[in-house]
Amino acid sequence: MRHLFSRTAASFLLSALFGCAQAHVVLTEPKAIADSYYKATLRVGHGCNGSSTHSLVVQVPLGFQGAKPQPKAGWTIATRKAKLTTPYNSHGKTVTDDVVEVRWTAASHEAALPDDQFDEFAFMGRLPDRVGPMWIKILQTCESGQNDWSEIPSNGISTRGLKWPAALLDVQPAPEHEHHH
Ligand SMILES: [Cu+2]
Repeated sequence: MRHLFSRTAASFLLSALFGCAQAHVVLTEPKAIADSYYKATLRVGHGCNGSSTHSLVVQVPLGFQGAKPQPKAGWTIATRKAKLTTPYNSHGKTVTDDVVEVRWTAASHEAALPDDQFDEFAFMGRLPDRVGPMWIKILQTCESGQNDWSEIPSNGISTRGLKWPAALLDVQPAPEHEHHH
């Protein structure tokens, strides 16, 4: 696990140094603790083949509870809810419908995100107590063209070789409690 992480860190560093090909749409905080509140910040590193980004549609992964988007100046937000197959409890109430999709749309041509700039789009919610990878699929639409960030590796969590990987969130167990005797 430690080995895997250092490889991920190394490839992240390489992409930070060498720009686009690896820039993609990624989480600024790709690790989180199970059964905790988490702010997912998606960093959009480029547009579509030079064209400005004017909308981002994010599929909230299964098990991510109560997704709530962060407003963004110049962009409108829409969310879509759906019936849950496994309802959960929140603040003493049973939740049967939850946000499954968040959409940001540039309110004007001026608000669109140029290809040579980056920006961040965030939503928060509660993570399930299940440990493991969560993949966030994102459809990036530009003034001309689209990038469909929805590829998931057939096994493991390495996105090497994928052209359009979904964003990866690695959900980890809570640290062991320390015992004092
Ligand atoms: Cu890229």
